Amino acid sequence: MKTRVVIIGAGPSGLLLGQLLHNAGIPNVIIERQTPEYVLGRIRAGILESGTVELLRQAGIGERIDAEGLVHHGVEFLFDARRIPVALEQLTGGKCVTVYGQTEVTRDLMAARQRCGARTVYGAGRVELHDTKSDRPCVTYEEHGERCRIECDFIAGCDGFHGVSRQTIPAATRREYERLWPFGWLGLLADTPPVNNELIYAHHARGFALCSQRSLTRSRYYLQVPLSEQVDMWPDERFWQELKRRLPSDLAARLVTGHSLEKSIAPLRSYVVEPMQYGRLFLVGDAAHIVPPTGAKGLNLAASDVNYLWRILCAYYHQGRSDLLSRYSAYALDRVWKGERFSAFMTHLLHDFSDSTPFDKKMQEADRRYYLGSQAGLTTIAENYVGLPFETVA
Ligand code: FAS
Ligand code: PHB
Repeated sequence: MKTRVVIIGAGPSGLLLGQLLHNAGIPNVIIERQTPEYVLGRIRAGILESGTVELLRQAGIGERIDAEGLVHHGVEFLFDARRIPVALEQLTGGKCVTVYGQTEVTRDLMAARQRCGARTVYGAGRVELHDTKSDRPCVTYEEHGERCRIECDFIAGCDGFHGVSRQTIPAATRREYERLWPFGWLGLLADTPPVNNELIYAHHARGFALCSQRSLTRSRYYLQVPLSEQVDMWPDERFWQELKRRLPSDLAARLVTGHSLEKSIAPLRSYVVEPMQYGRLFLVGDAAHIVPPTGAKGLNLAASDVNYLWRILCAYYHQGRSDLLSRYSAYALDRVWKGERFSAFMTHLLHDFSDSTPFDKKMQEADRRYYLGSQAGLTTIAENYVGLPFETVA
């Protein structure tokens, strides 16, 4: 079999890239190792930057987002029992974020791909990438026990942090940057009305808490927990009691609790690999970088990479611009590192660090008072939260 682009992974990165390329008349095949149900069962991100929403509209799936997504014009921070609104729209000249779960983004992209008839191989085994430094790379995989091969012009590694693509780049060529954070996030999803109309990022001496949402009837909450915690140590009742202890009494009083639809602990990691390309292999999304979810950047940085790769491949096929191919990594990494910076900044600002010295704690307290108490501080938080502009590919 032959195609123009083989995409490894049918998560949000792979599906979004596949749809944009298909719409641009560039044939592509997606190879996914899990089933569609498994991919949809992963509960992850919930906040879309304005640039991400625009890209999803370009992919042709803006209708449900525009109908069901919740546009948020602000976000709240809470520390020392003070609630600080951050007026995103006012501080950024009109930009907002949209609450629309990653699961729904993935569902919409899957439906769009099914409608257009582009090929996705689910349940693929032993996926291997070959000859990525040549001008005819190929991918082999197993389907129903049969070994298959697809020749292509380019391979997009959209296979997440534990995928095969990044490992295809020789270790001597890869430069890896990593920070493991000394705590995790215990997340709970419930069919209960959100405790507040805006998201609340709360610093508390007992640990960070985040009040988020998926709709007006479905809430998403997170608690900072030690890495030693296991999810079965947290029955729903214990979760709700701890969340109430990290919120002011008026919010705790109006918190509607309920049965958890999903509950899991995610470790927090910052990670980037450079370069994000190797010959005709391009790494996209979590295959190349991971952020702590404090800045709501993971899914949005994946969309950022897709934006650049899509535009570069369109310029190659439609205008013969082969010069742009070698610039993908530089375009993508500039915005990735700014997303890493903001995610680390937010994590430092709001979490309790057990190994902090008294001086560290004073620095953290001063940071919160400065960034959340000055126009300059609020503006920098707002412009990073709604998403920095994309660089023009030219
Ligand atoms: P994904 O990991 O989503 O998708 C990769 C796909 O490749 C998967 O379907 C996988 O099955 C497939 N694959 C892997 N290896 C393969 C192989 N060898 N062959 C074929 N296919 C293969 N981001 C936020 O912004 N906010 C959040 O709150 C948030 N919470 C998160 C919680 C958790 C537990 C995790 C793990 C991540 C979270 N993220 C969050 C980040 C997350 O949303 C990612 O940024 C997003 O899923 C990135 O999408 P992809 O790059 O498509 O990677
Ligand atoms: C979520 O709703 O899952 C969410 C929102 C904001 C974050 C992280 C996760 O910073």
